[in-house]
Amino acid sequence: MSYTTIAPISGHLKITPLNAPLGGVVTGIDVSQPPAPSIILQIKKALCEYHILIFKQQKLTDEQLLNFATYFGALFVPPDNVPVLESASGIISNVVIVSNQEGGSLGDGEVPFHTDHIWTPYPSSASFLYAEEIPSEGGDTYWLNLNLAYETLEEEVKQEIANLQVITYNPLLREPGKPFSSYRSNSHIPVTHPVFPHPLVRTHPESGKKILYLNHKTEVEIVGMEADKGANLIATLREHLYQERFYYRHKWSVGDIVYWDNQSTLHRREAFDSYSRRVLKRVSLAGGKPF
Ligand SMILES: O=C(O)CCC(=O)C(=O)O
Ligand SMILES: [Fe+2]
Repeated sequence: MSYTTIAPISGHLKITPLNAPLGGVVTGIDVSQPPAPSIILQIKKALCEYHILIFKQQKLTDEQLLNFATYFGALFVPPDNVPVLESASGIISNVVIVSNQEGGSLGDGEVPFHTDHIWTPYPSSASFLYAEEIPSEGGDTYWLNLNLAYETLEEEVKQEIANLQVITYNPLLREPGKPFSSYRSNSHIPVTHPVFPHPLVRTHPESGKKILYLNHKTEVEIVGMEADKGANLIATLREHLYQERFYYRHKWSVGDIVYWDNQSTLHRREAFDSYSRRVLKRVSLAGGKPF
């Protein structure tokens, strides 16, 4: 039996910060090849600092995307009884097709600011999204810096929210026909599926930075707080969150990979013309219990 060894690529990696509240562009790397250990460590460090990293002009098979992603962690696998976006097709694939074409998820509509899998017990730590086909207009993706959103809160708000726990209800388990709600006020009705409260202010497991851990629209409930008070507080925090000074808007090119920290950012996708094709591939990494 013979083995071929592929020498890791050590090249000249360069990370250039974006002129934005988060993000860095990584050049000098061909992601389809195994990177040298020093490169992997540089990328990990940079993600911690910039929250999202953009790799340009890459060309990858699904297998190469998975290979690259898993240098940074194990794959995210949701519990059997907690559906996530990709469960809808009935097949949980490690490479999720985010597309308006057959077999894809999320269609062509707007996707409001969210962090993936927040309603699961161990939300994913990070994701990679690779652009294969992109419309000429629309479908930009925005990433928002949740550490900055936290740091810019008034001191008294920081104190008020310091120890609160929030349940984010699974949007995939909504009762059919139930009107959209951004706050659950009918807490006297028992919930029939498992829920997983997380700290409203979480601590980043590597950098130690504080994060305002809250989706923009998904139905939530603050544990142990009276409904009106909770709804008002969440509405105020959401108004604060959604500010241009906190986010970066990414205009996709074919071959881009965006690697984002799913613990410290939200992302939002613009709608696009249903007649154009948009095909991206996503790989998500496992995360720990938020603290
Ligand atoms: O379509 C996009 O740009 C982002 C979709 C999304 O939210 C995701 O893949 O998690
Ligand atoms: Fe997402």
